[in-house]
Amino acid sequence: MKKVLLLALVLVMALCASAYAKDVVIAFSQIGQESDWRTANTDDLRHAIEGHEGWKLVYDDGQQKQENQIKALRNFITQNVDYILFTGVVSTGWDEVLKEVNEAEIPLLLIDRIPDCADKIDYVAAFGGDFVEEGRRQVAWAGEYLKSIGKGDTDVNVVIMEGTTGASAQTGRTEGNLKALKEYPHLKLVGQQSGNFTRAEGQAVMESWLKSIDKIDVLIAQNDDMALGAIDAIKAAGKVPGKDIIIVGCDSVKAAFDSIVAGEMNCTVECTPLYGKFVVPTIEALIKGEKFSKTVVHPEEGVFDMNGGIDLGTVKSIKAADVIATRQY
Ligand code: GZL
Repeated sequence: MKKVLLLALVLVMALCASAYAKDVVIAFSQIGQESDWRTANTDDLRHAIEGHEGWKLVYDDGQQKQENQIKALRNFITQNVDYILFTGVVSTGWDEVLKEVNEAEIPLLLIDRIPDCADKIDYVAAFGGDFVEEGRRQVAWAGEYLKSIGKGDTDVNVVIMEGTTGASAQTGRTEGNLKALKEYPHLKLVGQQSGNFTRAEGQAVMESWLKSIDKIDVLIAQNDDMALGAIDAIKAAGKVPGKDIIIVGCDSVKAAFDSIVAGEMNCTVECTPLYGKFVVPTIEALIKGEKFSKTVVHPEEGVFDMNGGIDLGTVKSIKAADVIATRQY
């Protein structure tokens, strides 16, 4: 009888303990919903965190406004969350609020767009694309592709459609774009304007370029959504995207693969949005007390195009049609 009572007591205590075990609360200040990449990034992190036993996600959509993200970060501090995940819409203006996160001793994980003040604040881990290399790959692909079709010595007009002005993804890719242009002197830059990473603005910028620039041969779009918007404008102007104008995007979202297979886009440089596989083990390790060094981890990324085989030094392109069925975003 005593054994039964003891067992029942232990069971009740265990049930009470589990009922009151505090969830690990992870707050995420996300930039917005401007692109397929951003949606995939949000979905992946939400699934990874909410699918973890005993973890709770507090999510804030900054609607692409820095003031909204600063407000959200301060709310997270007030709520005394356990961890903060952060990617900034622009690179500057975060010093004060991220120092407040540090003073509140809430571990900070940086993903995607790393703020300029990163070396002046404490963060426990950072994961983001190598934007300069992604920009280099975009232009290098165009240069190598033209060589592969015997046009390596032909002067061609290039336009660069940039992402959100001041975002590290924009500044990094532009740096890589311009550095690579020096390696391909026949690629002549005739236009450079922001399409703010959105499809609608990408279409509008291309519409204006088609009216103001005599001849455009290559579009370097710093994300796939702007490339797809530009394709809409090119078709509306009676031109053939992928042939009259070579289209190079970035991100490697599903819609870009569909467009390449349809022959309308020529290439997309990968920038993965799937950070759940990095964030979850990092927080699990932090819960166990492990420490991390302040380094930015760049995931392995590829380049996908119509036929594959274009050698960019650090990577060789893969035929999009060969891998489209395996893509996760
Ligand atoms: C890149 C990310 C960029 C994507 C865009 O890591 O910050 O923001 O390239 C997204 O599609 O809007």
